[in-house]
Amino acid sequence: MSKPANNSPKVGIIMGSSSDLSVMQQAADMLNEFAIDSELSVVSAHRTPEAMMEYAASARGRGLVVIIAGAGGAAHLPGMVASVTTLPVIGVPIKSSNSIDGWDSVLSILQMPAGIPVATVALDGAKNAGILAAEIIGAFDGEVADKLSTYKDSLKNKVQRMNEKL
Ligand code: RP5
Repeated sequence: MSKPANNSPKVGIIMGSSSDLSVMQQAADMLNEFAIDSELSVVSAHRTPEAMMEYAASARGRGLVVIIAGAGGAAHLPGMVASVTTLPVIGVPIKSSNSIDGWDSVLSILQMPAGIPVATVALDGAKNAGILAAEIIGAFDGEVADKLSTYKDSLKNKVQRMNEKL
């Protein structure tokens, strides 16, 4: 599966299976909120290793600046992709049907050996992966940084409303 890209996607969102989509879509939705173009594809480390290598090797040349990679079980996708690109890779551990409570995925993505980092978010934490990708882009893009500020203000306001209701 590969969803047609927007005009010039800045963030590549990949997942090991379409069964990961309900989680990974949350990253795309978050990026949409910040008006950052992304593309969604299924790329599997163990089922389509050549396609994975091609995706990672061509990512920078195609204009991507961050890759978000999600997978469940013994999740090799984020680390393998990180090993063949200089782009920052954000890993999303997924509590999939083949998972031992998500721990297998968390540890496979989090515990990358020194030299090949993967910025790992919480189990099923694709929303945070989207925000983190926006923050990486926002470090160099004032408009995105402003949108992130507005988003963080909205979180503050939410807590204020909670207190008003107490
Ligand atoms: C992983 O195995 C995928 O990322 C998914 O989380 C899990 C199950 O895949 P399916 O059997 O649903 O295709 O490779």
